[in-house]
Amino acid sequence: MAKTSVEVSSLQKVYENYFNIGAAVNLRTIETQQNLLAKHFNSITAENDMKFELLQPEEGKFTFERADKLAAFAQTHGMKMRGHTLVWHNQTPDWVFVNSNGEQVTRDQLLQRMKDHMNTVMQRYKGQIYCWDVVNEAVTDEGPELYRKTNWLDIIGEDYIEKAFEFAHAADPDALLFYNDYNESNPGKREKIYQLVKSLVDKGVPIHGVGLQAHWNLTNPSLEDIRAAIERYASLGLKLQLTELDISVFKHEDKRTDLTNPTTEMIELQTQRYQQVFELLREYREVFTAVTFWGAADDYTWLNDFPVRGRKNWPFLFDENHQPKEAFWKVINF
Ligand code: HAH
Repeated sequence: MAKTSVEVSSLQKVYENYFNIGAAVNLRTIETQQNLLAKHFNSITAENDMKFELLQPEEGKFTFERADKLAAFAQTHGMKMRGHTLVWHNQTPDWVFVNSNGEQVTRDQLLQRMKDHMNTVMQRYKGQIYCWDVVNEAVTDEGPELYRKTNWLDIIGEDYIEKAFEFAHAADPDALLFYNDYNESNPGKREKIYQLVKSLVDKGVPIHGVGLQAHWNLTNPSLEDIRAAIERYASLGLKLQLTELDISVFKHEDKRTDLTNPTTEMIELQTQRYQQVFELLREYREVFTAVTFWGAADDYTWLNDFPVRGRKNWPFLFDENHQPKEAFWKVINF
């Protein structure tokens, strides 16, 4: 019998005894993907609308309308919500780092701003957002340095990370607090992330989990490297989540911009990859509490135009018409 949408199993239900299944959303996709989201996902993350620049574009001027609408969507559909993200080098407005004379703020001033932002944001969504990405992408991709060079690091110093977790814990003691990063399965960066998180755990800093962004492609990272990263982070005794999963159909060296559909080879490799990834995730069900995709279906992804301008991508389990792809069947049939 043909696989029509009526008889498609719910991804979230198939995985209910394993981990939550999430999707990143925005104001447009909660409309255009509403039915798909409601059926297959039991958690959402705001793709952009809870980032610093969107929540506090000017000092003391908080703009919660968009974020509130996403939170209301979660509530209406009985979904959990993850918070993304409190302290990051990107999408943070310039005012945060300068005073009214245009001079760089002091360490104490910046710590105060960090704390004020967290208090206001986390207390607003207390009881609704169960888990926050407290610090995003603080580690370098290359080279010997551990800490990415950012205004936070420059002005506060290396302890900005532990301060962030301490303030977050004070703002909402019930929230689960995550460190989140990409290229997390690359062995070199993995060790740096491990070292950073271990130092936090050893100091007794309130941290509960590591978020593996999981922006992956057809060949990278290898399954062995993913497994090694899971083992390494889990050895810290923390919970893990895939926080931003997508599987680009382009290999790193493939810069084609002329495709209007994925090739047969791409689809085959992506199907196999999703099957292998979810097999691995099921094996580690004790450490994973959620798997969140950075989108839901191929009609919308941040990977359209990134990192190659004018290129479309097809990274998810559902196609542009919200129909399950071959990869979906492999993920739910086990
Ligand atoms: C993620 N960064 C961010 O966490 C998320 O907030 C954003 O929407 C998309 C991806 C990954 C990343 C990047 O932004 C730039 C270069 C490499 C990786």
